[in-house]
Amino acid sequence: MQYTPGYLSAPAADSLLLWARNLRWQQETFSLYGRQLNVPRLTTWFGDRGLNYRYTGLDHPGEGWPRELLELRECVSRQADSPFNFVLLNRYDHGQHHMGWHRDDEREAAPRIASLSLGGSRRFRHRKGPGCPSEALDLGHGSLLVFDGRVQHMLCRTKRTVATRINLTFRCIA
Ligand SMILES: O=C(O)CCC(=O)C(=O)O
Repeated sequence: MQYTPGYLSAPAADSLLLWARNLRWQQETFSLYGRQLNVPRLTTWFGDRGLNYRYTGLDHPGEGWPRELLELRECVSRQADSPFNFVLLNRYDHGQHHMGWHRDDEREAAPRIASLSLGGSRRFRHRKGPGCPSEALDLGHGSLLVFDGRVQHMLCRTKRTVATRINLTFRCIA
C-alpha cells in the first residue's frame, strides 16, 4: 500500500469532484438467490476505445477518455509506474453506500491499481485473506492509494453522516 494524502491540491481536487458529480452515473444490480439487488454505490467508467473490462458478469466497454482526465491519467501512471488504460469510478452518496471484501484479481487486469479519492473521507480496510487481521486507512479528499488488487480490500459502511465520496480506480486491462 502506497498512500499519498493530498496527492492533488485542494483546488484541483475540488474542481475534479465538481466535474465528476455531473457524470452519467449508473445503478448496477446483481442477482442473489433469484432476486435483483442494487449494488450499494453508483458506478461509471472510461477507458481506451475497444477495451472491455468485464467483472461480476457485467461488461464495461471503453469509449475513450474525457479531456478532464487525460493529464491526471499521465501523472497517476507515472506515480504508480503503470500504463493505465481504464478508470472505474465509484460514487458513495451516504454511509450505507460501501464495497464489501473482495479482490480485483481478474485474469485480464494487471494487479496494480491507483485509487484517487474525492469528497468525504471514508475508511478503507485491507487484509491478507479471510480471518486475517485487517488494517485501516482513512482515504481523504485528493489522496492517492496505489495497491495490489489481489490483496483483499473493502470500503466500510458508516453510521456517521458523510459527504458524497467519489473514487477513481485507474487500472490496466489486457
Ligand atoms: O472506493 C474505494 O476506495 C474502494 C474501491 C475498490 O475497492 C475497487 O474499486 O475495487
